[in-house]
Amino acid sequence: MTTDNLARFGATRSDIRARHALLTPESHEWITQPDWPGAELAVLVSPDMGARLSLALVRCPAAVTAAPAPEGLARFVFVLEGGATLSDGTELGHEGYAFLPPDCGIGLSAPEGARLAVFEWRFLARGGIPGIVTGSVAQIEGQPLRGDDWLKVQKMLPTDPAFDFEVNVMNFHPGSSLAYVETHFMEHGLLMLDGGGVYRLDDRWYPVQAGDAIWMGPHVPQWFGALGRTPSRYLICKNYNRSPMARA
Ligand code: UGY
Ligand code: MN
Repeated sequence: MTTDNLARFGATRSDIRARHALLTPESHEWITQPDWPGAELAVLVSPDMGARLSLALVRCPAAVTAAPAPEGLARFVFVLEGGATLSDGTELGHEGYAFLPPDCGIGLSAPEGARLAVFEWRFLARGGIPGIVTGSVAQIEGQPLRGDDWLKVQKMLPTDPAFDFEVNVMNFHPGSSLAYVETHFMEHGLLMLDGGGVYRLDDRWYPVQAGDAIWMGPHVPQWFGALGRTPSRYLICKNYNRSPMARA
């Protein structure tokens, strides 16, 4: 069934469960929000479903000027289409990104037609609060994951212990997969950027494609196999560098 027909007959590929969720475009609810005047947001992952992070897609039917993140929250902005300008003047182009530490007071503006993915989470400091980090995916060298050169990870944030999250782009050669079913206490927010395949979450296997988002709660068994003839890529965040007891 096409995406249109899915919705027309009251069906969706979205599946929201207690420990994981798949959020697919035909079920997105676009809302407005006073901190994002001019923008439409689809909040796909939030604490209301049990997550300790949020993931929102932002689209701009007109130019947007957004306020800084609420108090105590770190924000990671990723440009899916068009560009954005931070309120300190830093320009982000296609697949440009910015890590904004909590209470840095930096908002952003984006032109008509821009599309962003925005993660937010309550920042757990260790030592000092890190500074703003900006960059562009195209500038980051991919590193083979555990020696597999068909699966490369581009790390957008420094591994410095001051950072409590990592945000990566994972690149899968067609036919490659995670080497084993991961189980870990860290949770993930994920957005498929290109390609697709099969995502195992808990004891379910989901077909996934570009535009789909996933929440994986702590300890959720997870595995991905890339299908098709073109590479698959996803944007993924993960809590990191902190004891689970520091977060509980
Ligand atoms: O970093 C990770 O835990 C990553 N390999 N997980 C995932 O892709 N589901
Ligand atoms: Mn993982």
